[in-house]
Amino acid sequence: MRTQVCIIGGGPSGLLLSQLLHRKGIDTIVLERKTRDYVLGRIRAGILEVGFTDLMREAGVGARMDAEGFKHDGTVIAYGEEEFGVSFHEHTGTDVLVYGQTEVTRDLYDAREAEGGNLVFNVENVGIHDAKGDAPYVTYQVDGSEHRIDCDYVAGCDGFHGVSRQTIPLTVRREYEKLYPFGWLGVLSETPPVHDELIYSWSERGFALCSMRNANLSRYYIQCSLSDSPDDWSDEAFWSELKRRIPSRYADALVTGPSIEKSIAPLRSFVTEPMRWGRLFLCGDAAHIVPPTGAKGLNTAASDIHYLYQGLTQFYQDSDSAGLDAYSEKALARVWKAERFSWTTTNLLHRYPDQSEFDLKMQRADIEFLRSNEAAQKVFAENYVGLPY
Ligand code: RFL
Ligand code: PHB
Repeated sequence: MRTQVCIIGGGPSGLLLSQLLHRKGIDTIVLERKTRDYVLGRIRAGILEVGFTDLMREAGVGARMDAEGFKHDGTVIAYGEEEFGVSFHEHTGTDVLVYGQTEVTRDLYDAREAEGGNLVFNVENVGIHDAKGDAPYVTYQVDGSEHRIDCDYVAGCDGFHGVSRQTIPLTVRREYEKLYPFGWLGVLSETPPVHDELIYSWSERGFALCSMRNANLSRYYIQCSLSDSPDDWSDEAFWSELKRRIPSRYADALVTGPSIEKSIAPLRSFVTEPMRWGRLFLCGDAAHIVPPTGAKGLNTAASDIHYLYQGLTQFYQDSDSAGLDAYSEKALARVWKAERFSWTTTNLLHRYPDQSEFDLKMQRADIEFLRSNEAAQKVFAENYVGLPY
């Protein structure tokens, strides 16, 4: 088989790139290790930046998102019984959209399938070959049979555990990583959200986040120990711990119910450089990870896709490789700023096992500075709604 761009990974990055390129007449094949249902079963991001929603519209898949997504023009930050709001609209003139990654991915799958997109599921042993040469190719197996795709370019959109990043030799690749000494236990429940805005809550007992998907679907998280497993947490134990970590007026109003999903994600900051090696381009979680505080992961994947989409379009339409040549540098410049915001927001709101009394005072001063200082709120809002592409 032959295609112009072979995309490894059928998560949101790979699907969005495939759909955008298709609309420019550029041919792609998407190789996904799992099934469509498995990918749609992963509950992840909920907050979309304007840059992301613009790309979805450009890809021709914005209709359901625009009809069903909820605009959020601010967020609540709580600490103990105290709380304050940060207005995105007032500080940036823009807002974010609450629309789950599951729905984004479903819309992209539906569009690719309706438009005859070539998606291959259940692929095994993907190998990327000759990425440094002029004629790269990708090999893989399905049900034990061998396949080969010849292509012009390979897009590595296969997430943190994929093969694409590993294809770049260690002599070229440089990795930067920070592991945090805690995780997030997340619960999805068919209950009305406790508040109409998200609540990011610092507490003595650890961080909590109240988020949502729609009027009757809530998403809540609590900071947990890395040694915990979801089975250690009954629904009752989760709700009772969440209530202890948010101001009592929200705890009293919280509607609880059975969890329909419960999972733990460890928190990590990670960047690999460069994001291009010959004809292989890394995008999204394949190249970088942020802790979820600040909702930057999927949104940073989207900015990579924007730069790569622009570069590939310029190459195929004008035979100009300037955009592709600038890809790694441009993508990384924005990635590091998202890393910085996610790291500072994580540090601001979580309890660390080794925090001294002095550290706690500093954290409190940081939160109170954000509460009382317009400029600090503007900086927070600008980062939260997304820095320009
Ligand atoms: P994905 O979603 O991991 O998709 C990669 C796909 O590649 C497949 N794959 C392979 N396919 C073929 N061959 C191989 N060898 C392969 N290896 C892997 C995988 O099966 C998968 O389908 O990466 P992608 O597309 O780059 O998308 C990134 C986002 O999923 C991620 O950044 C976000 O979910 C992060 N994130 C959030 N981001 C936000 O912008 N806003 C949020 O509110 C937000 N909340 C979150 C999050 C991530 C979370 N977890 C669980 C880590 C909340 C949580 C709890
Ligand atoms: C979510 O709704 O899953 C969510 C929202 C905001 C975050 C992280 C996750 O910062």
